[in-house]
Amino acid sequence: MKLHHDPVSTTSRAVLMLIEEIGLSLDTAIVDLFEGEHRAPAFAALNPNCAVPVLEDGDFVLTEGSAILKYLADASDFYPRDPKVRARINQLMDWFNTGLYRDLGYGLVYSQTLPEYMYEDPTVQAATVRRAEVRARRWMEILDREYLAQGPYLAGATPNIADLMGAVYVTLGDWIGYDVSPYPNVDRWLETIRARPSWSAVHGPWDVLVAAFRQPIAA
Ligand SMILES: N[C@@H](CCC(=O)N[C@@H](CS)C(=O)NCC(=O)O)C(=O)O
Repeated sequence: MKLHHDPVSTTSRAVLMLIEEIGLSLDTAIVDLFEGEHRAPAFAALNPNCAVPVLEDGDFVLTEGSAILKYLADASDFYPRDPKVRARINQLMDWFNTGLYRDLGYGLVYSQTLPEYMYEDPTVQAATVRRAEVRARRWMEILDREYLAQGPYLAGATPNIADLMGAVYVTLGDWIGYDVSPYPNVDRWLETIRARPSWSAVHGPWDVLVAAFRQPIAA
């Protein structure tokens, strides 16, 4: 098996964490997003969406981080076989992808960090950020008050693939200094997941990117 990824990519980092957690041995290939390698014809032939991660298992090609997590975790404790537990994990992963990530990730973070998500008109840009802030707050409140109220993890006493994916999505906010302290259950949950060896094994390149972005530009 081979995983195509970029070590700083959000959707890749959750998969890389799972690989660490369950000790999977597979080949990896880096697709450097900042160098535009995801738009190269050979990679576009593999994934017409031109995005990472992509998993190759023989001639089976799988895209979408959420689907890859489920495929790789199938026989592990990170994706328990009990149908109701699995359904809960699926629910949470869909919720992260279609709710929280849309507003916190695309709306709030990418609109302030990635040029292709920014608006030239300052009024439009400010309105976009403001609306995303309000919408992200709502998702964060639900995560804090409903999904993490029981803790320590999202669906049981041990972490699962929704925890890995969700924690990576929420901490995307670090890129813009997003404050999670108003959400104590989220804060505690992130602290627990960040303390796992899989987190430090994967997050070196991401930490460098965040530190560089947050560095004041020299005059
Ligand atoms: N829906 C896809 C999104 C994948 C995605 O957008 N990956 C980003 C990196 S986090 C990417 O490759 N972006 C390149 C681009 O959109 O140009 C998934 O969940 O895997």
